[in-house]
Amino acid sequence: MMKTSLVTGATGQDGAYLTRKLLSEGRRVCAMIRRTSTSNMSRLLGLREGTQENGSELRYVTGDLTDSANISRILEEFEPDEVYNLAAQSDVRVSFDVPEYTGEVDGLGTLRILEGIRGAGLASKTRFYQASTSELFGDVKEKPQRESTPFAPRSPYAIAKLYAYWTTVNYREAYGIFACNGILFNHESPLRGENFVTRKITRGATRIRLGLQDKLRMGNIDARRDWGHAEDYVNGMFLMLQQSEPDDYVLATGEQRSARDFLELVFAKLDYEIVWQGSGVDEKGIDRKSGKVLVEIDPVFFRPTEVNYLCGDSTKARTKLGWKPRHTFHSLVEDMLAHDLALAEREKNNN
Ligand code: NAP
Ligand code: F7E
Repeated sequence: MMKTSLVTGATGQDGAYLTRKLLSEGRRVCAMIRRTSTSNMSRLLGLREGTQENGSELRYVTGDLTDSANISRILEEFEPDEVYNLAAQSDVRVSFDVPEYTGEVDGLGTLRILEGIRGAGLASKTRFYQASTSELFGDVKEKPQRESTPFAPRSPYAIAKLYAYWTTVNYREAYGIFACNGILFNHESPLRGENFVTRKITRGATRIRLGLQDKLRMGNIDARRDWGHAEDYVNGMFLMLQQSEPDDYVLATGEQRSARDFLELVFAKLDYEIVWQGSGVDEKGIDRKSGKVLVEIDPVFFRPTEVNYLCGDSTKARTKLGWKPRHTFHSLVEDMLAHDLALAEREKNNN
């Protein structure tokens, strides 16, 4: 019997990688897409509905995590063996602008799915993955952070995700649902949204190299993150739902770097050497050869409360799931740069 997997947030970075992964595993994939006024399908280009070459199946279904009736209908119609809940308002800075909406989608959205599973009589059948986040650790209480590290969220996004984390644990304990939290540290790729710092840098720096943009305007470039590749992280999500018992796992590389490190490396790969001058909001990153300003600080990208340092310990996932990232930090940067250079070249040719 072909297993059915429902993916919420299928049009996002992780959703696009996971949908392809599940199809390669021979699943019938029900990819939930929300209605938008312009197409949000660019990351799923080439994935047609229907039977795929290997016999797996793809269905697109319109859905929104703010609509309980819609979620319940989808669960009743497809009776999925697995639900991967990836849908979210996932931008931490934006969550300060739209805190209530972020709570609706990222917090209550998770509750709606779990209640829908129960209501449809699927509690003993459907396995559930919740996209939890290293942002839960926020003002970190321990270095590196692991499953037992106390949470200290620092944004409406993280607080909404905290509600979803505990809802997932509660539905596992109260109703015996096979429900797992993947506490994932930052993961990036050529499909990463351009608002996130890594992609903003690879996109901006390649455009600067080709003369399409003058400079990058950045926020707090001394924030440190543990950056991995999204392709490796969706493999970890899949593994979590294939175990004999449900549990919560950290996925991380165990290495951390600052946004400043990321800037220096990306510009170096494009044959620039950045020299830093000034401090605070007046700091500038200048190209040593030409003297051109490549990076400026713009307080508009600062957050009211910042998470300064994240670095994960994924020993549990590596031991129990056998999860091991294939990408290194350098192969991640190379992958993103190659993609964005090609994109900038196409953009230049079209001008
Ligand atoms: P993403 O690229 O921002 O994708 C988010 C997805 O959620 C998109 O498909 C988006 O649809 C959808 N969505 C937003 N609001 C929705 C709503 N009201 N109803 C239904 N769908 C909605 O995020 P990502 O990087 O792939 O991350 C996937 C999940 O993992 C998110 O829950 C995120 O919070 C979490 N997470 C991410 C990371 C990371 O480093 N990437 C780390 C830890 C946890 P549109 O395409 O229409 O916008
Ligand atoms: O910021 C700093 C910024 O927006 C990383 C989401 O996927 O990962 C992501 O959240 C750091 C922050 O990701 C700019 O202040 C400096 O300290 O790329 P980001 P994030 O906030 O860590 C977690 C795990 C998630 O769960 C989220 O969904 O970089 N930073 N200058 C900047 N950040 C942005 N976006 N833009 C800047 O110009």
